[in-house]
Parts: sequence; C-alpha cells; structure tokens
Amino acid sequence: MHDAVAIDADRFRERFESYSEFGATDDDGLHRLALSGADREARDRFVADIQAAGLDVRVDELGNVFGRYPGRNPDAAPVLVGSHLDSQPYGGRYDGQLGVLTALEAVQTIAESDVEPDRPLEVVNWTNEEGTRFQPSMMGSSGYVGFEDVDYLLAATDRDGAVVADELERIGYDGDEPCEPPEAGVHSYLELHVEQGPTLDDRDLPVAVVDGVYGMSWLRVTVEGQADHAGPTPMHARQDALAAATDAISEINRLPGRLSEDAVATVGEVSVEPNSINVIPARATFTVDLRSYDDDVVDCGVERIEAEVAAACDRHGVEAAVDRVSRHHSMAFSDRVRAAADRAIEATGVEATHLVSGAGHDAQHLQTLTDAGMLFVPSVDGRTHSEAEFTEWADCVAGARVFANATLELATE
Ligand code: HGY
Ligand code: MN
Ligand code: MN
Repeated sequence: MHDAVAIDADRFRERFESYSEFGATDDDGLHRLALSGADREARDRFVADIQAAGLDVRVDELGNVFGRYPGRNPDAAPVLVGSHLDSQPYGGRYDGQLGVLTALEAVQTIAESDVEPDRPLEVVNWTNEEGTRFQPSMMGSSGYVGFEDVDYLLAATDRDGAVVADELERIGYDGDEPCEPPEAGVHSYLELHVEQGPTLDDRDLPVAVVDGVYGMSWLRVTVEGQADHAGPTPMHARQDALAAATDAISEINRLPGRLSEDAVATVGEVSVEPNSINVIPARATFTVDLRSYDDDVVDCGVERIEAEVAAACDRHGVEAAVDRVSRHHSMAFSDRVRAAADRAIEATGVEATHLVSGAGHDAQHLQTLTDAGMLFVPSVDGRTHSEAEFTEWADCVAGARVFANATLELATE
C-alpha cells in the first residue's frame, strides 16, 4: 500500500495545536463563536497559512475564506475541500477545525508534490457552521449554494442584537467577492469531520466514508402567558407560560420514539420572563432541534410538535407562536466522491467503514450544488459539542492521509 501523496505530519500537528490556542478554554475545549475575536484570530492565522502555502486568498461577502491552487487548468471547476473554524460555546477542538486543517494540509501537500492536478484545488473555511450565535447554522455554505439569500443571512442577529454584516466588518471579513460558486462551477467537494458519535470508537476503526446526513428542523417556540403574583393567584386562575412550555417539552421528548427508530429531538435553549422567583412566568421561549435520516419523519415530527404546543397552551389558557427557524434536508452523498474516498482508503491501507451522519455539515449544502462527500474520524466515547471531545492523533493522521489521497483522486480523475 502507498500514499500517492504523503502529508507533513509535523506541520499538521503544529498547526492543530497552535490553532487550538484561539479561543482555548481551561478544559481543552474551544470558545470560538462565529465572528468573535477568537474566530478572527483563527481566520487571520488561516489566511497567513494559505498565503504561505502559495495559494490565492479570497474572502467573500459572507466571510467565507478560500485558498486556491491553480493546477494544470486554472479556469476549470475546482475540487473544493474544507470545513469550519467556529465552535460551540464550550465545544471541542476537533469539530470543524480538524477538517479545515486537514484540507489545508492536503492541498499544500499536493501543491508541494510533483503531481500536478488537472484542476484547481480550493480550501475553504465556511462562516458560522455551528449556528449557535447566529441562525441558521451552516450559514456560509448556505449562501454559497443559494439555499438561503445572502442578504437575509447578512441581516441575521444574535441574542444581543449584533448583526452578521456588522460583525463581519468589525473583524475585517466582509469580503468583496460575491458569495457564489465560480463561473466554471465546482467539480466536487470533500470534508473531513469528527464522527460526533460512538461507532468508530466502539469498533476501533480510524476512518469512515459518510453515506449521507440526517434531515434537521430547528424551531423556536414562544409561549405568552400573564405575569401575576405567585402568592395570592389561585392555580385555576393562572396563565402560566412556563407551565405550558414544560408540558409541551415533556411531550416533545417522548415524541421521537413514536416517530421512528432514528428520530431525535432536543430542547437546547429555554428562557423565562420576567424570571423572578415570585412572579408567574409571563413568557417562556424554547428551541427544538428535530432530526431523522428520513425527511418525511422530520416533516411529520414538526407537525406533531406544533400540535403538542397548541394542546399544552389550551390546557393552560395561554397562546404560543412557533417559528420554523430552519429546515435542512436529509442528504445522500455522491457515488463518485464516495468511490474516490474508497479508492484512497484502498491505496493507503487504512481500515474503514461507511456511516450516516446525525450531525449537520456544510457538505450537505454542497451536495445540492455538486458531487459532495465526507470522511469521518472517531470521537472517543462519541463525546462532542463539549470540551470532552477527543480524537486520538493517530486517527487524525490516518484520516488526513486518506483525505489527501482522495482529494488527489478527485483532482486527477
Ligand atoms: O447542528 C449540527 O449538527 C452541527 O453541529 N452544526
Ligand atoms: Mn462541525
Ligand atoms: Mn458542531
């Protein structure tokens, strides 16, 4: 078995450790919210690295950062490789960051090798994949493929009212380039990511080819009740927004088992107003994240959630509004890219399997534009979206070796 291209494992490791300083938490995690100061630091280092690698840097109007290697036919449709540098509030160092650095290592390795790819290679850092500060998630790739309107995304605000467009300007990433694919289109897209589930770790395998991604719906529910005194107001006379919300939430948590084998629902955010110990809650707001590999299950689940919310509000004499924040469709990845990944696995001799992703990724947007695919490396104990997220470095290197060779397969087929 041999690698058609061999990554520089020392450079790869040095970069991973130094990027992990940008927004580092005390417990080996990352606090690097999209368009924050820490995000800017990571972006600045990424721009410096792609320039040092001799790649042409481009920043688009949504802050997506690209580094292009021209290849033999600079005007041809590029092979696009990358992921995201933003993190969850207390996330891991691997989610997104490992994919960006793997893509950079692959493109730089190929650029330095004596193999000249037929088409351009482009490495990308997508803006705001996590969607924790600004919704919708996967924002940069969403604008790039035209899934959401760029102006709509630029106007998104965080819970403090900060606007994406202003934050991009503040950190110096309000690029001049239009947020869209090149004229020649995109030949293919490949992304490496941590599995964020336990399968590879349980089976002691270093790599998986990803066959597809779950569909996902995000909802924000606002329940309007009436503030009254916690003492003299009899229970039958209350319009308690939080009582109705918790009623609905307990039903929502029981719903997935009634929908399908793989359906999952999460209430991740809850807020109460006026949030005072002796005032009956006037307003309760909560989010729902609903997923399944079967899109019909997601659509049916959304209807059921809306019905549960309405029934709970009836029982408590309050009203509610359900905002359908975003809907990402279930996606099967391209046979062509999966075949290139399988060939690279064969060539490098790395043991691997195939998996479906419960987590959303920019690759699912790219699959609506071109042939896209993903590779996974293990998450120890499946832990992620937590500072406990961890991947053995040997698995990161195995994934990067396969990724570099799959990228070359796509660039020369
Ligand atoms: O929500 C997701 O699946 C991803 O982490 N943005
Ligand atoms: Mn991610
Ligand atoms: Mn994530």
